[in-house]
Amino acid sequence: MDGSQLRIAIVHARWNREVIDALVAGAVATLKEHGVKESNIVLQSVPGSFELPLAAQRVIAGSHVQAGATATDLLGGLNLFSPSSRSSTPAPGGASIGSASTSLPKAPFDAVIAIGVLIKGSTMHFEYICESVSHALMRVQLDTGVPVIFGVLTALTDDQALERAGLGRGENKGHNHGEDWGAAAVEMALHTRNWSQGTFT
Ligand code: DLZ
Repeated sequence: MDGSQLRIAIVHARWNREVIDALVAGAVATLKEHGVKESNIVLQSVPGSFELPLAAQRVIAGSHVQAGATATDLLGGLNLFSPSSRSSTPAPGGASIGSASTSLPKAPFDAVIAIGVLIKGSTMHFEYICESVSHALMRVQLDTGVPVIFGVLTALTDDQALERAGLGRGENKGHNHGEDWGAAAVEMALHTRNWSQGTFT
């Protein structure tokens, strides 16, 4: 899978930070293994898992705004008849076209990975958040058409969560599920691009 042309967002909660950090690192490592450029991986954090669906929905919308804005900048940069669009020194990180300087356009996100760690406590809080977050993340991907990878661990104990991030305290270190989520994001992003062009490989 060639992810070199993809732009991916990771939105993550901050509860259970040790596990979250390992999962995010696993996802980022796999995205890079598949060729996704570091500059095309955008990380955003929110307080808890309950905030993930809104974050996923808004970063997708924001990336369309950003893409529109940079496309306008690019057109401005290409207007070589306007003296104000000319510059002899390219802006940092900017692309130089003729004597005009501009930023490379930012594409909308091809996929979002939503990462959270919910650990069951002694009240019903866990059940309500698990249920609503999983339904809402599904809704975001169906409403937007952008794949949203379900990276929310729902664990009964701390040890279960640690093992699912490859941080198990016993002999079994477990497996970092963040790596699987990175691969799923690349696969679904590529599928979605192909399907939207009527290509079924
Ligand atoms: C309140 C709460 C609790 C008890 N447990 C968790 C958890 O295990 N994992 C998690 O990601 N977030 C938890 N939260 C915070 C909620 O997701 C949310 O951030 C707050 O209720 C504010 O909306």
